[in-house]
Amino acid sequence: MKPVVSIVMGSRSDLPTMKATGEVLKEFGLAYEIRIMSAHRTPEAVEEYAKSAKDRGIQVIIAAAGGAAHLAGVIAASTTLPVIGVPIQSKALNGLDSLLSIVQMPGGIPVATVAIGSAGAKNAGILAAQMIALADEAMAQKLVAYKQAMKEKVLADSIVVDF
Ligand code: RP5
Repeated sequence: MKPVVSIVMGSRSDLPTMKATGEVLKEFGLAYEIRIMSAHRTPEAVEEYAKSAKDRGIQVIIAAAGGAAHLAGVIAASTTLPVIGVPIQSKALNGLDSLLSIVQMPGGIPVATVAIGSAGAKNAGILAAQMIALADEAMAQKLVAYKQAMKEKVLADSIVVDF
């Protein structure tokens, strides 16, 4: 299957966090590709990748980085595809640096920013499925089933017998 979602991250050290994105995309049956590239360490590769993604069939780009996390913004500057930014939980500042670097984009270049760390990584996958579902009714139905299953699980968990 040709990938329709791209997961890009700034370093191999981001892989454990981004596993959650891959798991969700698999659950929704969405083919994806994974690339490691950095806005600072490999700027030319990032620009070339962002410019060519749409023509290769990618519909949504998920970009994760930590610290001075400019990857999502730099990608968004070179494509009209929707870009979702995942702030990695950095060591020094716990991911607040990553969050602010990703979310505070100048007007004109949006990045849809999700939560810091694995919750954000998971939500990035769901959000990508929701974007794709706008033009894919089967995907929309999968999302309805996903939400229903989540609701049922929470309701079942709420029946606490004892501590
Ligand atoms: C960012 O710097 C990466 O996305 C990573 O979260 C952070 C640290 O990278 P490494 O020093 O672990 O390669 O570019």
